[in-house]
Amino acid sequence: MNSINTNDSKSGNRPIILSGIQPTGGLHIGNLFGAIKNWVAMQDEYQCYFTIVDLHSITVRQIPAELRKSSLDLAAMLIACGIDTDKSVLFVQSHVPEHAQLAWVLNCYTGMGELSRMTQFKDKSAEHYENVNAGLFTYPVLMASDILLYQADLVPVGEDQKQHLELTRDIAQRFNHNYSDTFKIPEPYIPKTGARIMSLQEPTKKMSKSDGNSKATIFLTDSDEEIKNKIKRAVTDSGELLTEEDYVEFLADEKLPYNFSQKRPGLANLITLYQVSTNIGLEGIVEKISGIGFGDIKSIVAEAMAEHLNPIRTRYNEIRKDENKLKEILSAGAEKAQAVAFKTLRKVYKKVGFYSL
Ligand code: ATP
Ligand code: LTN
Repeated sequence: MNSINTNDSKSGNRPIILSGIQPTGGLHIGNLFGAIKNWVAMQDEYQCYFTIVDLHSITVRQIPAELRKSSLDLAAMLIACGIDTDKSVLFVQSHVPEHAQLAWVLNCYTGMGELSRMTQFKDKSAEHYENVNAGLFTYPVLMASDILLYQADLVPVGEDQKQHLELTRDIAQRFNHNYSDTFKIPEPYIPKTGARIMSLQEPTKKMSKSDGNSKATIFLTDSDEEIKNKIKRAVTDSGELLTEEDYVEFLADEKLPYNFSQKRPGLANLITLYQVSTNIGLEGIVEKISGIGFGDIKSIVAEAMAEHLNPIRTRYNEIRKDENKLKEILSAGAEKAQAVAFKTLRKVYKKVGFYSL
């Protein structure tokens, strides 16, 4: 561990968290229950920085007007989900130029070989073979800059981003070793309770915004009717009804619904959806659904999910309407973020030998 003092900002003694999310496509219930709910829960214990990473988004071609709108949509949705901008710093990455500035410097401390090993680069360059640009290749360096600028202690990420976090640590350690302690070495934060929501059409695959089948994903802006219809049409495994004893057997290894996922992935996903939307304990859920068929289970789950998302959507519509207020919030967020980012960048510039006026 290193001994960099990061308590000179408003963070007090709280550890610092940074996480980022791309403003492309709408948020879905996988993002909500797998990531954002955890962010919301961490706001009291940590000084949190949440950034809308539009610089990352242009590594894949975007329609400018849509990207511009999506950044505001996402900010409004994050607030509607419970990000409290009195406690946490919410900002758009491109509003804080230090991200791109630090990324340039760190590019010079990152090996081509290291970047070539990133599985996300391999996957994305295969997916977007018509546009394998240098930004896509150095995407992880920009992500490292996001994290290191704020001297983050912890970075909440999904499994798929762990490799990028490892690289961030390597880059930071290399820089600290070449010069002197400059960056805090961040740890990944894999939440204990993050739910993994599966596709409604292929329950062995995770729900994703880029799924070609719109019935597979519930977006946070979907209407009650759309939510209910999607859940009612969810693909479920064929098989007999489960009795209470069957469920108790599944419960036995305490990992339900995850241990269902091998044998009954469709049912496992419905149980997860019910659990996350009601917070009812598993025993309570089993009581409600044992001995009834998929049709009825789906109705119960659909009702619960629609009820859970309805107030979020109402808040979102209200917040999204007042664009001036949203801009004020993002502008204040950028100002707070920049005050911290600026200090880190200044240290870096000094250490690498840039002459300052
Ligand atoms: P893409 O379709 O481009 O893969 P995505 O919908 O999977 O995007 P990301 O932007 O990659 O979403 O993820 C944002 C955050 O939401 C990450 O922390 C990720 O782990 C989490 N997340 C995404 N999908 C799910 C899911 N189905 N279940 C739980 N968490 C998820
Ligand atoms: N690469 C991440 C998004 C991201 C991020 C970050 C996450 C960009 N910068 C910094 C955590 C910390 C993704 O695709 N989910």
